[in-house]
Amino acid sequence: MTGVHPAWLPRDVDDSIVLTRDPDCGLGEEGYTIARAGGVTTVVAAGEPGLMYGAFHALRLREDCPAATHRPAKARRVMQHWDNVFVHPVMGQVERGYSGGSVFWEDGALTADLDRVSDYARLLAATGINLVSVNNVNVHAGEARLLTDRLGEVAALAGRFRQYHIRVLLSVSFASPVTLGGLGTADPCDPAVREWWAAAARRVYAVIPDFGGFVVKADSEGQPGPFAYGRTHADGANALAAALAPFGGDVYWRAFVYNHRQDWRDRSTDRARAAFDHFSPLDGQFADNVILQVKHGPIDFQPREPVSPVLLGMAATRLAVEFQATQEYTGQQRHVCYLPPMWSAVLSAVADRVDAVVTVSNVGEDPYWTGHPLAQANLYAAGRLAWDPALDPIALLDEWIRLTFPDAAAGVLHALMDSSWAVYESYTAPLGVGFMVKPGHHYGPDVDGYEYSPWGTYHFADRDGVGVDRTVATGTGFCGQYPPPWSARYESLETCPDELLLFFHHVPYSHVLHSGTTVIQHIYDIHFAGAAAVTEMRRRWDALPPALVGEGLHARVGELLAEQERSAVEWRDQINTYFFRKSGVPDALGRRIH
Ligand code: GCW
Repeated sequence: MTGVHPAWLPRDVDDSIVLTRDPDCGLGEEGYTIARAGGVTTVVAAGEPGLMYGAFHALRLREDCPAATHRPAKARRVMQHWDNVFVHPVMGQVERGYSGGSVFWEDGALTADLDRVSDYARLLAATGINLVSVNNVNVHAGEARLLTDRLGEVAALAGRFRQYHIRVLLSVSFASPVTLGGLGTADPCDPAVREWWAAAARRVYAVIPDFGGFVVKADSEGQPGPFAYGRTHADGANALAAALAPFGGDVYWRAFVYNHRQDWRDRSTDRARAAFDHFSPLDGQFADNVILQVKHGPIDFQPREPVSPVLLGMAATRLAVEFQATQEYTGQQRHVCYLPPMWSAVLSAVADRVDAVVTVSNVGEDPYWTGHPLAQANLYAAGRLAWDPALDPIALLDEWIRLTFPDAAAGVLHALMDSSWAVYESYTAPLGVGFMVKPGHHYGPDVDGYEYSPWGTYHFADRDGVGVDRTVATGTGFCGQYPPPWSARYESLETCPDELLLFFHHVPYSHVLHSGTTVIQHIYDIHFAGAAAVTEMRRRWDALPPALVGEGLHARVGELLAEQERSAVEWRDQINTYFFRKSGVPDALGRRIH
């Protein structure tokens, strides 16, 4: 490394890495070439971001390799936080946060530890992330003020992120012109409202010239939105987009819009349909700097969902896919659950259609960053997949393991993690049915917890069968929201994949799966197998010499695996007992069902 020493330069870079700037190399701001020979790695890039990504890549390399060119597949690689500034009475400092408090906010104030923000920025930059939102999409009254009189705190965070070429996003409240501006309306077509947003954007760019834009959750779970004024979501998004456009900012407008006050007796309303029903009629109406941000599945980050039809259908709209690294429905960072195989399957269908990959962060003030030390792998791979959605998720796991642990521990870590998502799925809700969690906090089993609730997440189990009929022929018609070949594949019992059977169909317990076993027997088998797999994970971890991975980390993971085993047994027994009682069908293998 010659002469310069920018903030992003990894601490352990030495003369074995040569960074060279070539403005004419034609790789854009973020691309680079990298080659390694005789123990020296050479990085060439046009811009400082490219040199930075190349330097991080150099640290990942062990072997000599011929020159190769790397450019990000997506220009927008986003990490979003659900961090509150003020501790929320129900949701705490971080909504659905399982890693302690926020890295940004503490009890109503900006963190006093901005150096940790810099550390976090370096961590994210090393994975390839280049945009970060610093507050919850549920924007409460105090948090709304980050856009106005508390803007200086956002600027302070932006200053730390800028050192690592990461731009900051802010979640804003659609009602801001009223609640902050004192106007009588937030109608997006009202000229005074539009001018209010334009002035707000001008103030932001005056202090954060590289500001990335706004994230908006509107008309969703109680957040204000354009419906109150008889306007569409295109009207709403475009008003904010017009304010940001002169400065090059984007609006990340969330498609997570559904009726959360549904009557469970109403069988005609299907929450899975909601996003497509709301947004597909607006295809082509959004401004160029609006990115419609779509959860990867049609419901809500369940352990197994089909890809959202919005991501397959809105060809004239810029789209982002949203993943959830924070493990709200996948073990809450108490269970090992390596999620990239799920994300990668989604990306294989939608990567070409999206302009941005967004992940909800799993990071907090925890010393291991992510509560469960092994949940760091989800964070790492989220950034790497945003950079290159075609990367193999299991190769990424091995990359993370190699960078984090000594080689002697790699085999055990791989065995614990590579199929941990499938293991989690197997002892929780079966065959894609979802939402058998305890209401509110969403940890642990409660089969009927949401069955008679207003949230629209039902499984319809009775004495004869289980699952949601979403076919066009006899059900809610959700299958018809998919283009071919998906629509036909999901509509037909013959072609619907087993793992999504109960998402799309209501079937009798005697229905025979493609695997050859009945639904009821599969439920028993998979839950016994899932809990047993966790016992085996725990045994393997306990056999690992603590000194190899560090005593503290070994102890933390060991405690969490004990909890995972307890929880898996609880899931197994409640699910199996529930379905045994409903169906009256005994386990063919005569195992103990309570
Ligand atoms: O799954 C739900 C969560 C909410 C979250 C919401 C969303 C931030 O339970 O906590 O709110 O999704 O994605 O907006």
